Amino acid sequence: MKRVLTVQDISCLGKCSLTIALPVISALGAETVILPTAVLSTHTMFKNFTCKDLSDQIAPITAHWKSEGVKFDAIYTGYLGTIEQIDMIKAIFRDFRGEDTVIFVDPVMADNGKLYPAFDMDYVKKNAELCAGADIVVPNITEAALMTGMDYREEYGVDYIKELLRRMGELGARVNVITGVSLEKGKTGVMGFERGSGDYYVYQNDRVNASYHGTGDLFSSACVGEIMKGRDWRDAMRIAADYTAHTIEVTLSSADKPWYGVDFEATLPELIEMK
Ligand code: PXL
Repeated sequence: MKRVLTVQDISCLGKCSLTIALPVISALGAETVILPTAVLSTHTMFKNFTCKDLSDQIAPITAHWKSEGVKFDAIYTGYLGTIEQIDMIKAIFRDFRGEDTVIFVDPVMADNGKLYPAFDMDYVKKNAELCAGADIVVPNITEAALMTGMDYREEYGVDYIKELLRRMGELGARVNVITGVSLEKGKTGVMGFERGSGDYYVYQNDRVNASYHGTGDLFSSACVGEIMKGRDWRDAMRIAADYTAHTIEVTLSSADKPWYGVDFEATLPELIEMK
């Protein structure tokens, strides 16, 4: 069985980060090992959330794993807290990377042209370093613009996204994918670039007019799970994009929809069957 390590916070209530990655990757058939970087009472869209940083646990936990000779088929990082944590994670990449390990980085730090409140430009630089050491990176447009020093645009064409991807490629990852890319009215999806071959890949599905917390984590977790099933990154992105859009639709049509996250629990059986 494939073994995935996912490193991100655990928001006890809120359906994001580890509370999505663990069930989704497990449901897709891989053993999911977690390294919680912080424990929050809820995600940061709630008011008055509590947060306990767990940075001091990273070294002892990973030292124990090292003594057990553990290796991972994939290491997937999502929302992290601090620059120091990113340095620790770079060490994890070095220590637990086998020849075929897929390092998947979702540099969660910004959206809609703005950094999330906890972060600054030093954090952006550090995330660019983390991306440089990855095989696959999946920033949104804001994150890619911040890491490459390009302007963030709300209105754009395919050439702007290609330039963002090319510059992301210069940071160093083999596969660069930008999420939340809308190349036609009423559509949204992803555009990817493989550095070695120079190939671009575009996938667009119908835009669902709602934005929910945790959908980026749902997309990334589904991608990682599909890649562990042996799928090519393009197929993994397509399935993950369809699954995320479908889950938003199902959530919108549910009578008791939660405002803080999507009902991925209802759609997981479909994800398992998607091809
Ligand atoms: O979904 C990304 C995410 C994960 N974890 C926490 C967050 C967010 C997004 O804001 O606040 C704590």
